[in-house]
Amino acid sequence: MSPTTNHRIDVSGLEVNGERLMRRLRELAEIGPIDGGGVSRLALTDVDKEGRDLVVTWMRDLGLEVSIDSIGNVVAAGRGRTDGPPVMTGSHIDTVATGGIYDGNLGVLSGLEVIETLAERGIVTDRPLAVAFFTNEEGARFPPDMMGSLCYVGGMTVEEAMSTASADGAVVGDELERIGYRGPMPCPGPAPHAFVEYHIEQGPVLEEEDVAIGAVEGVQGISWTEVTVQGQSNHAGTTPMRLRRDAGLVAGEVAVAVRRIAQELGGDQVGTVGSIRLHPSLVNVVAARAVVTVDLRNTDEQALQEAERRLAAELDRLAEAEGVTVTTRSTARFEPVVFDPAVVDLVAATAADMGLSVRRMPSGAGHDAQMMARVCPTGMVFVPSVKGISHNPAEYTEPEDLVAGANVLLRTLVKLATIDDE
Ligand code: HGY
Ligand code: MN
Ligand code: MN
Repeated sequence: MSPTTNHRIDVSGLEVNGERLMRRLRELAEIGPIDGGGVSRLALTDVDKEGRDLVVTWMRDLGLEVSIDSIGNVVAAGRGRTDGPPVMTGSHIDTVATGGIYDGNLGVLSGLEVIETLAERGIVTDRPLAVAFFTNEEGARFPPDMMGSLCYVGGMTVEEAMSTASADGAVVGDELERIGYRGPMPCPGPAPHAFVEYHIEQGPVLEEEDVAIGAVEGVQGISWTEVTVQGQSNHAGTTPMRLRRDAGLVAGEVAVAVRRIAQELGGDQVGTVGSIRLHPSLVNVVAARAVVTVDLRNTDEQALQEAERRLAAELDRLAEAEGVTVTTRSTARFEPVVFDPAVVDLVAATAADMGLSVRRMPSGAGHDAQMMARVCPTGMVFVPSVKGISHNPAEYTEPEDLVAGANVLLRTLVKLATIDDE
């Protein structure tokens, strides 16, 4: 068959098997379960390995060609009527420590479901389809977030990623080796023809507006800073306040400053102090050291830089006022990303053709798609998060919304994988 043969597939009747998708989500959620119905599968832990092994088994059971690259990204490719770069979908299966069962997992398992649905109907798309999961999307144990997909597109060397250490002293390279997912394929990986990621919104917008589908236009900028405050440990009872160099106090002041900066800048600015580690962290000892993480985000790059400037100025002021030394380390910095308008339009039109309400929107969360956008036309499909909750065991999306989004993904991928007559 000539590669330009027009092979139009009627997508109107195409639907995924929602029950099978829900079953796989529940089965994967049994790995690393936590109270409240969530999961904890931090990157490169034993439970991450278990989850990887299960999904790879499902990929191989579908007869897909599974390749693992040197940072542990896994790509499972089917065959098309032509060779050449696949249309790829995917996301991640690592989670935060208080994770829900949908963040990342939904996109990977829906991609698998799309491929299985087409295979069941004997439908072979012109371009091959592939589904991937990327290593350490969360960045919660090893910063930055989206580490695997960043390596996949050449934005970070594997060597640099391998040497990254976690707060508890684990190192990426050792952990990847230990779980057996240091694969033979090189990074950067081959650019797909296009990439579409399906994900829960993780915020309140779609639910508040009662909209079924988000056609995601891009991802906001992300700035992670690790702030280390060095003061002086001292006796909590005998040390007069005027003589203290209290790292614990400064840590608290940083959290207050981050909230104030976000409120002052307003708009899309958000700021979070998610982790404060004190040393020696004892009730009767003035803290000698504090390690504080700061997460700043904004859809506007200039505003994000202003937030960073205000944080730096505040840290200088606090160091002077409390007589401590403050050092900072940037652990993630990504500018805002704009997705390919043609892919965004396709997602929106596909949802509308299905009679689903749809709105265009930015993503507040980081995603592997923001990295894939560096190498190919990329877009995302969102579905509502109940009460906008995520990174929380209570993360929930209604099954009919989950399936509707998977059907939008199915039809979007088939259209992208169809070669129109040149
Ligand atoms: O940090 C993020 O936005 C994503 O959850 N990794
Ligand atoms: Mn995610
Ligand atoms: Mn997440």
